[in-house]
Amino acid sequence: MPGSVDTIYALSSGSGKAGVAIVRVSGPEAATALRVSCGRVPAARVAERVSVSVSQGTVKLDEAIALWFPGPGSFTGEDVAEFHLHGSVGVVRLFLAELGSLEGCRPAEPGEFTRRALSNGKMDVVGVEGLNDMLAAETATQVKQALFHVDGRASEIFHQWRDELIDASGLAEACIDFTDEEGVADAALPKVRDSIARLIATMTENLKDSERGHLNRAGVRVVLAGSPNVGKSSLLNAIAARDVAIVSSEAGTTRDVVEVSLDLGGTSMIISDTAGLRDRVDSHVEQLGIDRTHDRLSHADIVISVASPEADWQNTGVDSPTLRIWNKSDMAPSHRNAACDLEVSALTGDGVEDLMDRLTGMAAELAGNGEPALLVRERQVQAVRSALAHLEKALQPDLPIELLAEELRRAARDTGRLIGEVGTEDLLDSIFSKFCIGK
Ligand SMILES: Nc1nc2c(ncn2[C@@H]2O[C@H](COP(=O)(O)OP(=O)(O)OP(=O)(O)O)[C@@H](O)[C@H]2O)c(=O)[nH]1
Ligand SMILES: [Mg+2]
Repeated sequence: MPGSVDTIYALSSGSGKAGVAIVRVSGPEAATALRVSCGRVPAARVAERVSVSVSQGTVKLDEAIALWFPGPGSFTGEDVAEFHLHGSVGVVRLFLAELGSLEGCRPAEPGEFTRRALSNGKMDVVGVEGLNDMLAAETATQVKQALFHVDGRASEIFHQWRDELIDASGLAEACIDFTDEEGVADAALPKVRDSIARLIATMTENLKDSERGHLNRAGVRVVLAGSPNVGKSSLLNAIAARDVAIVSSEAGTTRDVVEVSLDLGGTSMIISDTAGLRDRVDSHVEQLGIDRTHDRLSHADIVISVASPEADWQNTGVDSPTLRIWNKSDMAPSHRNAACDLEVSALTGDGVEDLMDRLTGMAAELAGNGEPALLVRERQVQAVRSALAHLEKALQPDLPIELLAEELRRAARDTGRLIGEVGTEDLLDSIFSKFCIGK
């Protein structure tokens, strides 16, 4: 008898030719899938070698490894079967078709395994978001930060905040209920205020860190800017070690922003080469390019301001940390110009290594030298800002106890949003729309 829940299946490893392809099945028919295709259900959580067949066991398809995770001790909390097949497009296609022919089985939607894990209490929203980041992580720092959210450390802190708020809220309510009784409020209120002050301190601290959390996740934005022809595109190519941007002796070559994502020293960076800045521009297209340069500069975490023997540094108009580079040092040195941080030659490669070291150091410092941050997404930052605002109001002197209790309740609701206890449906739709099938 098929259960009331569909059994879902999907290729969980990458698609295409590979050494191994992992197909995952979750739901009440997972054991049936094993019985029909392998002739038996392996021992729980033990990898067993099996012969896999299709056409209801009549045609042998592959020699594989099968695993059986009976619910609730599985990733989704349901019965789960995993098949480690040979990573052949044909084997996978025939095997998925076989699963599709079983009653009650259907292909999984993107993120559906994780969604089931969430609804069965195997993960919380913080873990799910962390998992999403983990799948997208490219650098060591991004992996470390994602893990902090996947393995429950971030959740634990959010739960502590919420528990402390609920306790404080309870004490405040007790003060209201026992207003007539001597001494109750006198004893409880200082404790409530201490709790609030502690929470304000830790939330403020973590908000300060949130910028580096964001930088770790999204990558540090580095913008190359300067006059036309100083060698910005040549420097980008030297840093990326490939020809990503067009280089020419004609001033105004770069019109649009050219971006490269790089992992430098474990920190993810997005380096943008921009159109050269100059005041008098005759071409409309060049002006559009310069407008884009200013736009990128206004969002830059680090600016590499480039000069050369032909043109001095330009005023970039932003106060982001700036590295002032004198390029074309092979033509003429900077004459120890005090404004110069580093001399390089994109042509000979002289100084490019130093430039990358300086850049790596600056980016790593901005991103907190790889230490994971607690608040890494805008939604979390907003919730904590709102909670903080309520806590600060709650600490106002002479605030009637009823209003203090109300502010605490609101702050508790904000922390509930952090762990997904409040307002989750829209959030879940938005999270799972970014997941891949098979996860
Ligand atoms: N001698 C020398 N020439 C260089 C160096 N770097 C770049 N050039 C030359 O300078 C010219 C301009 O280089 P680009 O990299 O296109 O300069 P850009 O700053 O991107 O210029 P725009 O895109 O027009 O703003 C080209 O002819 C390059 O070959 C260098 O270090 N030394
Ligand atoms: Mg250029």
